[in-house]
Amino acid sequence: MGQNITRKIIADHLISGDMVPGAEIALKIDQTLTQDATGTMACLQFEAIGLPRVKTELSVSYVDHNTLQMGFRNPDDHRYLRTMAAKYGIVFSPAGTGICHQLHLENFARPGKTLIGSDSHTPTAGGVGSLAMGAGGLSVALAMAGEAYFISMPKVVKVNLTGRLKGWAAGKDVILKLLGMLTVKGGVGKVFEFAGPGVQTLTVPERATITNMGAELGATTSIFPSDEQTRRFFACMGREDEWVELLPNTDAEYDEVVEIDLSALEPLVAQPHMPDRVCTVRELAGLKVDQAAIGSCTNSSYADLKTTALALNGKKTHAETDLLISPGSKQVVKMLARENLIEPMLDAGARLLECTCGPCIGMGGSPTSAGVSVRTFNRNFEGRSGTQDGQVYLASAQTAVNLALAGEFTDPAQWGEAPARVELPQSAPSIRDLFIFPPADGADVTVLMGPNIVPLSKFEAMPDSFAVKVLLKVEDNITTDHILPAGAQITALRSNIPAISEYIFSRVDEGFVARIKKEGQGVILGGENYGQGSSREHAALGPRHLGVKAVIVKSLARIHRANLVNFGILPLLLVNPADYDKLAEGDSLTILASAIPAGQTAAITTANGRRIDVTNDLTEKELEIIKAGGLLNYVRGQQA
Ligand code: MIC
Ligand code: SF4
Repeated sequence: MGQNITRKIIADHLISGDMVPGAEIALKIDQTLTQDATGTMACLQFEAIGLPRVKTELSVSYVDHNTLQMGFRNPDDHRYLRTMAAKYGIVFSPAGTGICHQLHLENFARPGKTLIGSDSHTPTAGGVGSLAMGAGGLSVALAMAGEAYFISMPKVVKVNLTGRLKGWAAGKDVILKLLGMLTVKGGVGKVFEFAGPGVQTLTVPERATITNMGAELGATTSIFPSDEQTRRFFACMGREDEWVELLPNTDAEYDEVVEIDLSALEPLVAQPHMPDRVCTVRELAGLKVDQAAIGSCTNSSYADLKTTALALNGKKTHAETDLLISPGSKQVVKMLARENLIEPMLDAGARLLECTCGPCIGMGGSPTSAGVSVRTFNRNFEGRSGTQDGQVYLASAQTAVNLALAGEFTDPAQWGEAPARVELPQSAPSIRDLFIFPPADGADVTVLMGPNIVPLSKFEAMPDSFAVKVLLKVEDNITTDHILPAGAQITALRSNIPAISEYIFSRVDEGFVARIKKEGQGVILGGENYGQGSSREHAALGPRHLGVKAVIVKSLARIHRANLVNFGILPLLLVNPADYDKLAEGDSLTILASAIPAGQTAAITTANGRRIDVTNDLTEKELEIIKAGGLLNYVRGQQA
């Protein structure tokens, strides 16, 4: 059978397991990336493993999320990350150099390699043919220690691209189209592999936008072949020697096929508050736009910002619309500066921000009350912008800049003739010497830790049986932003679990933390796709710290499921979705953990003797991990 590229890379890295969709497989990981919001925990976990040096081909530690550095907490964490990187052989990217995924794409990602990152948008590197996946911090720490990464073998979906983008349609519209078709849970257990004649018409920045936001489908990852476009990108980045061709066999087989005609796409937008609430820009004509923000790991490339600058040239943004621009990297800024493309942005009235995540994670740039913000980002979950009733729409840079000029949604037919799509220059100024490469031997380096870093407390093993109450009932598509909100104030506490736990579910139900503290333990009842969104393991660690023993849901998002296992929370799936309606907050349940078989159905009982059938998709080993109280306990037990 002809191989697709996903299966080729998996076969090359397979340590154990059968490549049958749904079966557990273990993969060798070549590269890792971490960022500062999840990385401090991941690095502490790596240190706890006790190795003198990372065992990957390359590990990079980026500082890009918590760069507001209000008070000592984040600067202290960043100093820890810098010294820790030097000691253990990790490349360090200081604050302001750029956003992890943009930097990794430009400087380190390689076709055919495996990469895991403690950030859900790690699949950005799939734009150059890496098999790149988001993971919890502990999984990344283990990969840095040379351990395998376990996933369930994905189905491979061929996204057959035909035609070519026309007019104002952009790479972003390809992924918005897919989200509209498949929804935020349409990709669970799948890799989206782009193929067909349309592929060669898309540049690497456009491809990276698509693979980046494939995370919003709930997919394991997304990937493009490595072809002539990819070679040109590597040449521009000054690393053509790292390029290799990676194509599917001509008779490659796939588990599923989705068709997209690029020629038929028009500018699209995702409406509040879900990335799959997609409609055309045209349909919203007349809606006032209070803010536009261009940047984030989705659309902050040279191509996106050159498009922006050319559209702004000689014009002014609407007087009642703020335009914020965050470049993806200092390389992008240097490329723009070289072509005098910064001036048109400044003269148009745009605000040029640092090369960081910024407004995407609520680090400044929040919209006005109920304000409409059009963002080139990947997530528009309620409250994520920092304004609880902010109305965030997701769109391409082309759309955002045109709406910033008009001050309202307009029909793209009124935007004039679309300019030619931006091509990459032959070469770009390098920023390679801004990375801090580790010394050959880090033995003498002292790792510096500030008071914000509180070591993880030890979790108890799971009791054989426990009586608990349902302490919170939530609906479908609960995101990790619902479980643990982002924003400057809360994200500053990522290396202090007791402190950050005070905010668990704070935006969903202010009383939750007090309730669980009073009860000592409890369970969460949820709907479909529970835990979608980010990779932050704090959304499992915090609940675990507070005493959450199990989540009982209709279905789970991939990375959050892994984080629950890693920190010893039982992820149980309702066999009869109708039981969701029968259970209420405050109901008492008895769970016989010792009688829950891996991958099979078991019953839990309510106080009035009613039986609720639950199942799980856990392997024997995962169940052992949970019963041990989490992966750290399990590994300690194995060592003993
Ligand atoms: C996000 O976009 O939600 C984040 C912030 O980058 C997260 C990581 C985190 O919470 O630190 C992600 O995508 O995994
Ligand atoms: Fe940063 Fe936003 Fe990308 Fe997350 S989605 S890595 S917060 S830019």
